[in-house]
Amino acid sequence: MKNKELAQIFYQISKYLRAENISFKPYAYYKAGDVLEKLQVDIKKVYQEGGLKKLEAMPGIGKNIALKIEEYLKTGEIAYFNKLKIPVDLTAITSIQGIGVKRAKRLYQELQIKDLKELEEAAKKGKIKRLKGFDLKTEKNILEGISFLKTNQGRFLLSHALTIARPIISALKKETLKVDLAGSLRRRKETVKDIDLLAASKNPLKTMEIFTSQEGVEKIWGKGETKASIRTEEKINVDLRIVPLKSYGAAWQYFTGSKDHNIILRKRAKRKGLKLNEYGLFKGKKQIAGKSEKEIYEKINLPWIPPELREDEIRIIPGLISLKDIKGDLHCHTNWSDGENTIEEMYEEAIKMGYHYLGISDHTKFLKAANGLDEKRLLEQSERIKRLKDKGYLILHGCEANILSNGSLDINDDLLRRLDYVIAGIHSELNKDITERVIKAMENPLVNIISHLSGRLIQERPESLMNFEKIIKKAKETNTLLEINATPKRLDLKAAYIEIAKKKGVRMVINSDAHNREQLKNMKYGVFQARRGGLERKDLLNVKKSLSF
Ligand code: DGT
Ligand code: CA
Repeated sequence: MKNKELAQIFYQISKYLRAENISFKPYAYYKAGDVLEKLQVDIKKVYQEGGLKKLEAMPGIGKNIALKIEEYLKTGEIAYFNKLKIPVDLTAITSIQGIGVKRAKRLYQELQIKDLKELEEAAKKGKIKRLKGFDLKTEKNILEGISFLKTNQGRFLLSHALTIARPIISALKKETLKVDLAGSLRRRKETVKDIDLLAASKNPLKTMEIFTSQEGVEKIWGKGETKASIRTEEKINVDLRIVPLKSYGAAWQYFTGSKDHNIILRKRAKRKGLKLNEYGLFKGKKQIAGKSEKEIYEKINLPWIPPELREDEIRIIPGLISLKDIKGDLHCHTNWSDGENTIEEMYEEAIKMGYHYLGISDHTKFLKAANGLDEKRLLEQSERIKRLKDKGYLILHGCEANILSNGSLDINDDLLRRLDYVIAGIHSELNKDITERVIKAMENPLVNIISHLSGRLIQERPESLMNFEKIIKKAKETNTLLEINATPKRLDLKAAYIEIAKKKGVRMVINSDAHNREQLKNMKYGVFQARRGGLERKDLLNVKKSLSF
Protein backbone atom coordinates (compact mmCIF):
# COMPACT_ATOMS: atom_id res chain seq x y z
CA MET A 1 0.00 0.00 0.00
CA LYS A 2 1.17 3.48 -0.82
CA ASN A 3 -0.86 5.07 2.01
CA LYS A 4 1.98 5.40 4.49
CA GLU A 5 4.50 6.64 1.92
CA LEU A 6 2.10 9.31 0.79
CA ALA A 7 1.25 10.27 4.36
CA GLN A 8 4.96 10.79 5.06
CA ILE A 9 5.33 13.00 1.99
CA PHE A 10 2.36 15.13 3.04
CA TYR A 11 3.73 15.46 6.56
CA GLN A 12 7.02 16.61 5.12
CA ILE A 13 5.37 19.11 2.79
CA SER A 14 3.53 20.45 5.83
CA LYS A 15 6.82 20.82 7.70
CA TYR A 16 8.50 22.67 4.85
CA LEU A 17 5.57 25.03 4.39
CA ARG A 18 5.43 25.74 8.09
CA ALA A 19 9.10 26.64 8.03
CA GLU A 20 8.30 29.23 5.38
CA ASN A 21 5.60 30.72 7.62
CA ILE A 22 2.89 29.97 5.11
CA SER A 23 -0.51 29.85 6.74
CA PHE A 24 -3.38 27.33 6.31
CA LYS A 25 -1.60 25.16 3.75
CA PRO A 26 0.60 23.34 6.28
CA TYR A 27 -2.46 22.20 8.17
CA ALA A 28 -4.19 21.00 5.00
CA TYR A 29 -1.19 18.79 4.19
CA TYR A 30 -0.86 17.64 7.76
CA LYS A 31 -4.53 16.68 7.81
CA ALA A 32 -4.23 14.82 4.49
CA GLY A 33 -1.24 12.91 5.90
CA ASP A 34 -3.26 12.00 8.94
CA VAL A 35 -6.23 10.80 6.87
CA LEU A 36 -3.97 8.65 4.69
CA GLU A 37 -2.10 7.21 7.63
CA LYS A 38 -5.31 6.03 9.23
CA LEU A 39 -7.00 4.89 6.03
CA GLN A 40 -7.82 1.17 6.19
CA VAL A 41 -8.16 0.62 2.43
CA ASP A 42 -5.46 1.00 -0.20
CA ILE A 43 -5.56 4.54 -1.61
CA LYS A 44 -4.70 3.11 -5.02
CA LYS A 45 -7.90 1.10 -4.91
CA VAL A 46 -9.92 4.16 -4.01
CA TYR A 47 -8.45 5.94 -6.99
CA GLN A 48 -8.94 3.02 -9.37
CA GLU A 49 -12.57 2.74 -8.34
CA GLY A 50 -13.63 6.36 -8.62
CA GLY A 51 -10.75 8.51 -9.85
CA LEU A 52 -10.20 12.05 -8.68
CA LYS A 53 -13.82 12.44 -7.64
CA LYS A 54 -13.62 9.64 -5.14
CA LEU A 55 -10.37 10.99 -3.72
CA GLU A 56 -11.91 14.40 -3.26
CA ALA A 57 -14.91 12.89 -1.53
CA MET A 58 -12.63 11.76 1.28
CA PRO A 59 -12.66 13.94 4.40
CA GLY A 60 -9.62 16.21 4.58
CA ILE A 61 -8.74 15.79 0.89
CA GLY A 62 -9.36 18.79 -1.34
CA LYS A 63 -8.93 19.10 -5.08
CA ASN A 64 -5.33 20.23 -4.92
CA ILE A 65 -4.26 17.34 -2.72
CA ALA A 66 -6.32 14.85 -4.71
CA LEU A 67 -4.35 15.89 -7.81
CA LYS A 68 -1.10 15.29 -5.94
CA ILE A 69 -2.26 11.83 -4.88
CA GLU A 70 -3.12 11.05 -8.50
CA GLU A 71 0.27 12.28 -9.64
CA TYR A 72 2.00 10.09 -7.09
CA LEU A 73 0.01 7.00 -8.00
CA LYS A 74 0.76 7.53 -11.68
CA THR A 75 4.39 8.61 -11.58
CA GLY A 76 5.69 7.66 -8.13
CA GLU A 77 6.61 11.29 -7.53
CA ILE A 78 5.13 14.66 -6.63
CA ALA A 79 6.80 17.51 -8.51
CA TYR A 80 5.70 20.09 -5.94
CA PHE A 81 7.40 18.09 -3.20
CA ASN A 82 10.56 17.58 -5.27
CA LYS A 83 10.82 21.33 -5.62
CA LEU A 84 10.39 21.94 -1.90
CA LYS A 85 12.51 19.22 -0.46
CA ILE A 86 16.18 19.15 0.33
CA PRO A 87 18.24 15.95 0.54
CA VAL A 88 18.56 16.25 4.28
CA ASP A 89 17.74 13.86 7.11
CA LEU A 90 15.26 16.35 8.52
CA THR A 91 13.92 14.12 11.27
CA ALA A 92 17.39 13.71 12.71
CA ILE A 93 18.59 17.27 12.29
CA THR A 94 15.44 18.93 13.59
CA SER A 95 15.55 16.71 16.66
CA ILE A 96 18.39 18.93 17.89
CA GLN A 97 17.15 21.64 20.20
CA GLY A 98 17.01 24.99 18.45
CA ILE A 99 17.20 23.59 14.91
CA GLY A 100 13.91 23.76 13.04
CA VAL A 101 13.25 23.12 9.38
CA LYS A 102 14.15 26.68 8.47
CA ARG A 103 17.60 26.45 10.02
CA ALA A 104 18.12 22.95 8.66
CA LYS A 105 17.50 24.39 5.20
CA ARG A 106 20.06 27.12 5.73
CA LEU A 107 22.63 24.65 7.07
CA TYR A 108 22.15 22.70 3.86
CA GLN A 109 22.27 25.72 1.55
CA GLU A 110 25.33 27.25 3.16
CA LEU A 111 27.33 24.29 4.45
CA GLN A 112 25.78 21.35 2.54
CA ILE A 113 24.97 19.63 5.84
CA LYS A 114 22.78 16.60 5.20
CA ASP A 115 22.89 14.52 8.36
CA LEU A 116 23.92 14.51 12.02
CA LYS A 117 27.45 13.36 11.26
CA GLU A 118 28.07 16.32 8.97
CA LEU A 119 26.40 18.62 11.45
CA GLU A 120 28.68 17.38 14.24
CA GLU A 121 31.78 17.84 12.09
CA ALA A 122 30.81 21.39 11.14
CA ALA A 123 30.08 22.28 14.77
CA LYS A 124 33.42 20.84 15.92
CA LYS A 125 35.23 22.86 13.30
CA GLY A 126 33.47 26.03 14.48
CA LYS A 127 31.72 26.54 11.14
CA ILE A 128 28.22 26.98 12.56
CA LYS A 129 28.85 30.02 14.68
CA ARG A 130 30.14 31.90 11.66
CA LEU A 131 26.75 31.69 9.91
CA LYS A 132 24.49 34.69 10.15
CA GLY A 133 21.85 34.16 12.84
CA PHE A 134 23.81 31.34 14.50
CA ASP A 135 26.23 31.82 17.39
CA LEU A 136 28.54 30.00 19.76
CA LYS A 137 25.58 29.00 21.90
CA THR A 138 23.84 27.30 18.97
CA GLU A 139 27.04 25.48 18.21
CA LYS A 140 27.34 24.30 21.80
CA ASN A 141 23.69 23.22 21.79
CA ILE A 142 24.28 21.19 18.65
CA LEU A 143 27.22 19.31 20.14
CA GLU A 144 25.37 18.69 23.41
CA GLY A 145 22.26 17.58 21.53
CA ILE A 146 24.23 15.12 19.42
CA SER A 147 25.99 13.59 22.38
CA PHE A 148 22.64 13.29 24.17
CA LEU A 149 21.14 11.52 21.16
CA LYS A 150 24.05 9.10 21.06
CA THR A 151 23.38 7.94 24.62
CA ASN A 152 19.77 7.13 23.72
CA GLN A 153 20.40 5.29 20.50
CA GLY A 154 18.51 2.17 19.65
CA ARG A 155 15.48 2.80 21.84
CA PHE A 156 12.00 3.76 20.68
CA LEU A 157 9.51 6.12 22.19
CA LEU A 158 6.66 4.24 23.93
CA SER A 159 3.95 5.84 21.77
CA HIS A 160 5.81 4.99 18.56
CA ALA A 161 6.37 1.35 19.56
CA LEU A 162 2.74 0.95 20.66
CA THR A 163 1.54 2.32 17.33
CA ILE A 164 3.69 -0.22 15.50
CA ALA A 165 2.65 -3.08 17.80
CA ARG A 166 -1.13 -2.60 17.57
CA PRO A 167 -1.70 -3.67 13.94
CA ILE A 168 0.65 -6.64 14.43
CA ILE A 169 -1.45 -7.79 17.37
CA SER A 170 -4.67 -7.31 15.40
CA ALA A 171 -3.30 -9.36 12.53
CA LEU A 172 -2.32 -12.17 14.90
CA LYS A 173 -5.62 -12.12 16.80
CA LYS A 174 -7.43 -13.95 14.02
CA GLU A 175 -4.99 -16.82 14.05
CA THR A 176 -4.31 -17.31 17.75
CA LEU A 177 -6.10 -18.33 20.93
CA LYS A 178 -4.52 -15.46 22.79
CA VAL A 179 -1.99 -12.78 21.95
CA ASP A 180 -0.56 -10.05 24.17
CA LEU A 181 2.14 -7.49 24.63
CA ALA A 182 4.96 -8.31 27.03
CA GLY A 183 8.32 -6.76 27.96
CA SER A 184 8.96 -3.10 28.63
CA LEU A 185 6.18 -2.11 26.24
CA ARG A 186 3.59 -3.76 28.49
CA ARG A 187 5.24 -2.08 31.48
CA ARG A 188 4.82 1.23 29.61
CA LYS A 189 8.42 2.32 29.96
CA GLU A 190 9.17 5.70 28.38
CA THR A 191 11.32 4.05 25.75
CA VAL A 192 11.65 0.43 24.69
CA LYS A 193 14.37 -1.55 22.95
CA ASP A 194 12.03 -3.87 21.09
CA ILE A 195 8.49 -5.26 20.96
CA ASP A 196 7.92 -8.49 22.89
CA LEU A 197 4.79 -10.46 22.02
CA LEU A 198 3.35 -13.64 23.46
CA ALA A 199 0.73 -15.93 21.96
CA ALA A 200 -0.98 -19.28 22.29
CA SER A 201 -2.00 -21.01 19.10
CA LYS A 202 -3.51 -24.24 17.80
CA ASN A 203 -1.29 -24.01 14.79
CA PRO A 204 1.99 -22.33 15.77
CA LEU A 205 3.64 -22.77 12.38
CA LYS A 206 0.79 -21.00 10.63
CA THR A 207 0.82 -18.22 13.23
CA MET A 208 4.55 -17.74 12.72
CA GLU A 209 4.02 -17.69 8.96
CA ILE A 210 1.47 -14.88 9.32
CA PHE A 211 3.79 -13.03 11.67
CA THR A 212 6.81 -13.15 9.39
CA SER A 213 4.95 -12.48 6.14
CA GLN A 214 3.12 -9.35 7.27
CA GLU A 215 3.41 -6.15 5.35
CA GLY A 216 6.19 -3.99 6.72
CA VAL A 217 8.54 -6.84 7.70
CA GLU A 218 11.99 -5.84 6.55
CA LYS A 219 14.02 -8.73 7.85
CA ILE A 220 13.40 -12.14 9.40
CA TRP A 221 16.01 -12.89 12.04
CA GLY A 222 14.65 -16.33 12.80
CA LYS A 223 11.51 -18.41 12.56
CA GLY A 224 10.74 -21.52 14.57
CA GLU A 225 7.73 -23.13 16.16
CA THR A 226 8.06 -21.38 19.54
CA LYS A 227 9.90 -18.19 18.65
CA ALA A 228 10.25 -15.88 15.68
CA SER A 229 11.99 -12.53 15.38
CA ILE A 230 11.62 -9.88 12.74
CA ARG A 231 12.62 -6.31 12.09
CA THR A 232 10.00 -3.92 10.76
CA GLU A 233 10.62 -1.18 8.23
CA GLU A 234 10.58 1.25 11.17
CA LYS A 235 13.78 -0.61 12.24
CA ILE A 236 12.32 -2.03 15.44
CA ASN A 237 12.74 -5.70 16.33
CA VAL A 238 9.66 -7.73 17.22
CA ASP A 239 9.87 -11.08 19.02
CA LEU A 240 6.93 -13.43 19.09
CA ARG A 241 6.88 -16.38 21.46
CA ILE A 242 4.24 -19.09 21.34
CA VAL A 243 3.54 -21.10 24.48
CA PRO A 244 0.93 -23.69 25.52
CA LEU A 245 -2.16 -22.33 27.28
CA LYS A 246 -1.29 -24.09 30.53
CA SER A 247 1.92 -22.02 30.75
CA TYR A 248 0.50 -18.81 29.32
CA GLY A 249 0.28 -16.87 32.58
CA ALA A 250 3.74 -17.95 33.68
CA ALA A 251 5.28 -17.02 30.35
CA TRP A 252 3.41 -13.72 30.24
CA GLN A 253 4.64 -12.88 33.71
CA TYR A 254 8.21 -13.92 32.86
CA PHE A 255 8.45 -12.09 29.54
CA THR A 256 6.81 -8.97 30.92
CA GLY A 257 9.59 -8.62 33.43
CA SER A 258 11.20 -6.57 34.60
CA LYS A 259 14.17 -8.76 35.24
CA ASP A 260 14.38 -7.34 38.77
CA HIS A 261 10.71 -8.07 39.39
CA ASN A 262 11.17 -11.65 38.17
CA ILE A 263 14.06 -12.15 40.54
CA ILE A 264 11.96 -10.93 43.49
CA LEU A 265 9.10 -13.28 42.60
CA ARG A 266 11.40 -16.25 42.14
CA LYS A 267 12.92 -15.65 45.57
CA ARG A 268 9.49 -15.44 47.16
CA ALA A 269 8.53 -18.72 45.52
CA LYS A 270 11.73 -20.33 46.71
CA ARG A 271 11.07 -19.29 50.30
CA LYS A 272 7.80 -21.20 50.07
CA GLY A 273 9.58 -24.26 48.73
CA LEU A 274 8.32 -23.62 45.18
CA LYS A 275 9.98 -23.08 41.84
CA LEU A 276 8.91 -20.35 39.41
CA ASN A 277 9.95 -20.13 35.77
CA GLU A 278 8.41 -19.29 32.42
CA TYR A 279 6.63 -22.67 32.29
CA GLY A 280 4.80 -22.33 35.60
CA LEU A 281 4.95 -22.48 39.38
CA PHE A 282 6.04 -25.91 40.56
CA LYS A 283 5.99 -27.91 43.77
CA GLY A 284 8.56 -30.60 43.02
CA LYS A 285 7.56 -31.79 39.57
CA LYS A 286 3.93 -30.81 39.90
CA GLN A 287 2.70 -27.61 38.27
CA ILE A 288 0.50 -25.78 40.79
CA ALA A 289 -0.08 -22.59 38.79
CA GLY A 290 0.76 -21.11 35.39
CA LYS A 291 -2.38 -20.70 33.33
CA SER A 292 -2.94 -17.16 34.52
CA GLU A 293 -0.73 -14.50 36.05
CA LYS A 294 -3.22 -13.98 38.85
CA GLU A 295 -2.93 -17.52 40.21
CA ILE A 296 0.85 -17.27 40.26
CA TYR A 297 0.80 -14.05 42.29
CA GLU A 298 -1.84 -15.51 44.60
CA LYS A 299 0.15 -18.65 45.32
CA ILE A 300 3.08 -16.56 46.48
CA ASN A 301 0.81 -14.37 48.62
CA LEU A 302 0.68 -11.31 46.42
CA PRO A 303 -2.17 -9.52 44.70
CA TRP A 304 -1.83 -9.34 40.91
CA ILE A 305 0.56 -6.47 40.27
CA PRO A 306 -0.10 -4.10 37.34
CA PRO A 307 2.77 -4.26 34.80
CA GLU A 308 3.59 -0.56 35.25
CA LEU A 309 4.63 -1.33 38.83
CA ARG A 310 6.80 -4.35 38.07
CA GLU A 311 10.19 -2.78 38.59
CA ASP A 312 12.78 -3.22 41.32
CA GLU A 313 10.54 -3.43 44.39
CA ILE A 314 7.09 -4.73 45.21
CA ARG A 315 4.60 -1.86 45.39
CA ILE A 316 0.99 -2.61 46.21
CA ILE A 317 -1.25 0.36 45.41
CA PRO A 318 -4.97 -0.25 45.73
CA GLY A 319 -6.26 3.07 44.35
CA LEU A 320 -3.96 3.13 41.31
CA ILE A 321 -5.25 5.56 38.72
CA SER A 322 -6.56 4.28 35.39
CA LEU A 323 -7.69 5.96 32.17
CA LYS A 324 -11.40 5.59 32.93
CA ASP A 325 -10.93 7.68 36.09
CA ILE A 326 -10.01 10.74 34.05
CA LYS A 327 -12.94 13.13 33.80
CA GLY A 328 -11.42 16.04 31.94
CA ASP A 329 -8.33 17.69 30.52
CA LEU A 330 -7.06 21.11 31.57
CA HIS A 331 -4.29 21.79 29.10
CA CYS A 332 -4.91 22.17 25.40
CA HIS A 333 -4.21 24.70 22.68
CA THR A 334 -6.54 25.95 19.98
CA ASN A 335 -6.10 27.92 16.78
CA TRP A 336 -6.16 31.07 18.92
CA SER A 337 -2.45 30.31 19.53
CA ASP A 338 -0.51 27.45 17.90
CA GLY A 339 -3.19 24.76 17.99
CA GLU A 340 -4.81 23.43 14.84
CA ASN A 341 -8.46 23.23 15.85
CA THR A 342 -11.10 25.67 17.07
CA ILE A 343 -12.30 25.83 20.66
CA GLU A 344 -15.55 24.18 19.58
CA GLU A 345 -13.76 21.34 17.77
CA MET A 346 -11.56 20.62 20.76
CA TYR A 347 -14.59 20.61 23.02
CA GLU A 348 -16.55 18.33 20.71
CA GLU A 349 -13.70 15.80 20.82
CA ALA A 350 -13.44 16.03 24.60
CA ILE A 351 -17.14 15.28 24.98
CA LYS A 352 -16.80 12.39 22.53
CA MET A 353 -14.12 11.01 24.82
CA GLY A 354 -16.60 11.06 27.67
CA TYR A 355 -15.08 14.02 29.51
CA HIS A 356 -17.14 16.22 31.80
CA TYR A 357 -15.15 19.37 31.03
CA LEU A 358 -12.31 20.75 28.98
CA GLY A 359 -9.88 23.49 30.00
CA ILE A 360 -8.66 25.74 27.19
CA SER A 361 -5.16 27.01 27.91
CA ASP A 362 -3.57 28.76 24.97
CA HIS A 363 -0.07 30.23 25.03
CA THR A 364 0.40 33.83 26.05
CA LYS A 365 2.28 36.66 24.42
CA PHE A 366 5.93 35.90 25.25
CA LEU A 367 5.76 32.94 22.86
CA LYS A 368 5.56 34.90 19.65
CA ALA A 369 6.36 31.89 17.49
CA ALA A 370 3.35 30.13 18.98
CA ASN A 371 1.12 33.13 18.28
CA GLY A 372 0.72 33.66 22.05
CA LEU A 373 -2.23 35.77 23.21
CA ASP A 374 -1.68 39.25 24.58
CA GLU A 375 -4.07 40.79 27.12
CA LYS A 376 -6.41 42.06 24.44
CA ARG A 377 -6.79 38.74 22.62
CA LEU A 378 -7.03 36.82 25.88
CA LEU A 379 -9.92 39.07 26.82
CA GLU A 380 -11.55 38.46 23.44
CA GLN A 381 -11.12 34.75 23.95
CA SER A 382 -12.68 35.04 27.37
CA GLU A 383 -15.74 36.70 25.88
CA ARG A 384 -15.99 34.03 23.22
CA ILE A 385 -15.78 31.30 25.86
CA LYS A 386 -18.35 33.05 28.00
CA ARG A 387 -20.82 32.87 25.12
CA LEU A 388 -20.13 29.16 24.75
CA LYS A 389 -20.58 28.65 28.48
CA ASP A 390 -23.94 30.38 28.22
CA LYS A 391 -24.87 27.82 25.58
CA GLY A 392 -24.05 25.04 28.03
CA TYR A 393 -20.46 24.19 27.05
CA LEU A 394 -18.55 22.87 30.07
CA ILE A 395 -15.38 24.78 29.29
CA LEU A 396 -12.98 26.21 31.79
CA HIS A 397 -10.99 29.15 30.57
CA GLY A 398 -7.31 29.15 31.47
CA CYS A 399 -4.05 29.97 29.76
CA GLU A 400 -0.51 28.66 29.76
CA ALA A 401 1.37 31.76 30.84
CA ASN A 402 5.15 31.94 30.49
CA ILE A 403 7.42 32.12 33.49
CA LEU A 404 9.98 34.75 32.49
CA SER A 405 13.67 34.91 33.54
CA ASN A 406 12.87 36.63 36.82
CA GLY A 407 9.97 34.33 37.71
CA SER A 408 7.21 36.80 36.83
CA LEU A 409 4.52 35.97 34.28
CA ASP A 410 4.09 37.50 30.83
CA ILE A 411 0.42 38.48 31.39
CA ASN A 412 -0.74 40.94 33.96
CA ASP A 413 -2.56 39.75 37.06
CA ASP A 414 -5.72 41.74 36.39
CA LEU A 415 -6.33 39.66 33.34
CA LEU A 416 -5.32 36.36 34.91
CA ARG A 417 -7.84 37.06 37.66
CA ARG A 418 -10.67 36.92 35.10
CA LEU A 419 -9.76 33.35 34.07
CA ASP A 420 -11.02 30.16 35.70
CA TYR A 421 -7.47 28.98 36.32
CA VAL A 422 -3.88 29.66 35.35
CA ILE A 423 -1.17 27.30 34.18
CA ALA A 424 2.37 28.64 34.31
CA GLY A 425 5.20 27.04 32.39
CA ILE A 426 8.80 27.63 31.42
CA HIS A 427 9.53 27.86 27.72
CA SER A 428 12.82 29.74 27.75
CA GLU A 429 16.34 29.50 29.21
CA LEU A 430 15.83 25.82 29.90
CA ASN A 431 19.53 25.21 30.24
CA LYS A 432 19.86 27.24 33.45
CA ASP A 433 18.75 26.32 36.98
CA ILE A 434 14.99 26.90 36.97
CA THR A 435 14.31 26.45 40.71
CA GLU A 436 13.89 30.09 41.71
CA ARG A 437 11.77 30.95 38.69
CA VAL A 438 9.35 28.13 39.42
CA ILE A 439 9.19 29.03 43.10
CA LYS A 440 8.43 32.64 42.36
CA ALA A 441 5.66 31.59 39.95
CA MET A 442 4.14 29.29 42.57
CA GLU A 443 4.14 32.16 45.05
CA ASN A 444 1.78 34.03 42.74
CA PRO A 445 -1.63 33.09 44.21
CA LEU A 446 -3.19 33.22 40.74
CA VAL A 447 -1.09 30.31 39.50
CA ASN A 448 -2.87 26.96 39.91
CA ILE A 449 -0.76 24.55 37.86
CA ILE A 450 2.87 24.29 36.75
CA SER A 451 3.12 22.65 33.34
CA HIS A 452 5.81 20.15 32.23
CA LEU A 453 8.13 21.09 35.09
CA SER A 454 11.45 19.62 34.01
CA GLY A 455 11.28 20.78 30.39
CA ARG A 456 12.83 17.59 29.08
CA LEU A 457 12.06 16.06 25.70
CA ILE A 458 12.70 12.33 25.76
CA GLN A 459 15.75 11.43 23.62
CA GLU A 460 16.09 15.08 22.62
CA ARG A 461 16.61 17.43 25.49
CA PRO A 462 17.69 16.68 29.05
CA GLU A 463 15.70 18.04 31.96
CA SER A 464 16.54 21.48 33.32
CA LEU A 465 18.62 21.81 36.44
CA MET A 466 16.41 22.18 39.48
CA ASN A 467 16.16 21.51 43.19
CA PHE A 468 13.15 19.22 43.05
CA GLU A 469 12.80 18.85 46.85
CA LYS A 470 12.61 22.60 47.24
CA ILE A 471 10.03 22.92 44.46
CA ILE A 472 7.90 20.14 45.96
CA LYS A 473 7.95 21.84 49.34
CA LYS A 474 6.79 25.11 47.83
CA ALA A 475 4.08 23.37 45.77
CA LYS A 476 2.68 21.86 48.96
CA GLU A 477 2.90 25.15 50.85
CA THR A 478 1.17 27.16 48.09
CA ASN A 479 -1.25 24.40 47.11
CA THR A 480 0.01 24.49 43.52
CA LEU A 481 -0.73 21.48 41.33
CA LEU A 482 2.03 19.85 39.32
CA GLU A 483 1.14 18.73 35.83
CA ILE A 484 1.90 15.29 34.46
CA ASN A 485 2.19 16.25 30.83
CA ALA A 486 1.03 13.39 28.59
CA THR A 487 2.73 14.47 25.36
CA PRO A 488 4.63 11.30 24.38
CA LYS A 489 7.92 13.14 24.06
CA ARG A 490 7.53 14.92 27.39
CA LEU A 491 5.97 12.58 29.99
CA ASP A 492 6.96 15.26 32.41
CA LEU A 493 6.84 14.71 35.48
CA LYS A 494 8.74 11.45 35.14
CA ALA A 495 7.69 8.48 37.28
CA ALA A 496 10.31 8.96 40.00
CA TYR A 497 9.19 12.58 40.53
CA ILE A 498 5.53 11.56 40.65
CA GLU A 499 6.34 9.12 43.41
CA ILE A 500 8.14 11.76 45.48
CA ALA A 501 5.46 14.41 44.92
CA LYS A 502 2.80 11.93 45.99
CA LYS A 503 4.69 11.03 49.17
CA LYS A 504 4.94 14.72 50.06
CA GLY A 505 1.20 15.21 49.56
CA VAL A 506 1.45 17.39 46.46
CA ARG A 507 -1.59 17.10 44.18
CA MET A 508 -1.19 16.53 40.47
CA VAL A 509 -3.18 16.81 37.25
CA ILE A 510 -2.67 14.77 34.07
CA ASN A 511 -3.00 16.93 30.96
CA SER A 512 -2.64 16.14 27.28
CA ASP A 513 -1.22 19.51 26.17
CA ALA A 514 -3.00 18.74 22.88
CA HIS A 515 -2.38 21.01 19.91
CA ASN A 516 -5.12 19.36 17.87
CA ARG A 517 -8.16 17.22 18.63
CA GLU A 518 -6.43 13.92 17.95
CA GLN A 519 -3.78 14.71 20.54
CA LEU A 520 -6.37 14.86 23.32
CA LYS A 521 -6.07 11.08 23.12
CA ASN A 522 -2.47 11.32 24.31
CA MET A 523 -3.98 11.42 27.81
CA LYS A 524 -3.39 7.66 28.03
CA TYR A 525 0.38 8.11 27.96
CA GLY A 526 0.14 10.44 30.92
CA VAL A 527 -1.93 7.85 32.74
CA PHE A 528 0.67 5.14 32.02
CA GLN A 529 3.35 7.40 33.43
CA ALA A 530 1.22 8.25 36.48
CA ARG A 531 0.67 4.53 37.09
CA ARG A 532 4.42 3.92 36.93
CA GLY A 533 4.72 6.64 39.57
CA GLY A 534 2.11 4.86 41.73
CA LEU A 535 -0.39 7.70 41.54
CA GLU A 536 -3.72 7.11 43.25
CA ARG A 537 -7.08 8.71 42.52
CA LYS A 538 -6.86 10.77 45.67
CA ASP A 539 -3.64 12.43 44.44
CA LEU A 540 -5.20 13.62 41.22
CA LEU A 541 -7.36 16.63 40.42
CA ASN A 542 -8.95 15.59 37.16
CA VAL A 543 -10.72 12.53 38.50
CA LYS A 544 -13.40 14.92 39.77
CA LYS A 545 -16.54 15.30 37.70
CA SER A 546 -16.72 19.02 38.28
CA LEU A 547 -14.00 21.47 39.10
CA SER A 548 -13.60 24.84 40.62
CA PHE A 549 -10.36 26.48 41.56
P1 DGT B 1 13.84 -3.43 26.86
O1 DGT B 1 13.58 -4.42 25.80
O2 DGT B 1 15.28 -3.13 27.07
O3 DGT B 1 13.06 -2.19 26.66
O4 DGT B 1 13.32 -4.07 28.26
P2 DGT B 1 12.61 -5.48 28.51
O5 DGT B 1 12.26 -5.52 29.95
O6 DGT B 1 11.50 -5.69 27.55
O7 DGT B 1 13.76 -6.52 28.27
P3 DGT B 1 13.94 -7.72 27.23
O8 DGT B 1 13.26 -7.47 25.95
O9 DGT B 1 15.41 -7.99 27.18
O10 DGT B 1 13.27 -8.98 27.95
C1 DGT B 1 11.88 -9.10 28.12
C2 DGT B 1 11.57 -9.69 29.45
O11 DGT B 1 12.05 -11.03 29.55
C3 DGT B 1 12.25 -8.98 30.61
O12 DGT B 1 11.53 -7.85 31.03
C4 DGT B 1 12.30 -10.04 31.64
C5 DGT B 1 12.49 -11.31 30.86
N1 DGT B 1 13.92 -11.68 30.86
C6 DGT B 1 14.75 -11.58 29.83
N2 DGT B 1 15.97 -12.04 30.17
C7 DGT B 1 15.90 -12.40 31.46
C8 DGT B 1 16.83 -12.93 32.39
O13 DGT B 1 18.00 -13.17 32.11
N3 DGT B 1 16.39 -13.18 33.65
C9 DGT B 1 15.10 -12.93 34.01
N4 DGT B 1 14.73 -13.18 35.25
N5 DGT B 1 14.21 -12.42 33.17
C10 DGT B 1 14.59 -12.17 31.89
CA1 CA C 1 11.83 -5.77 25.32
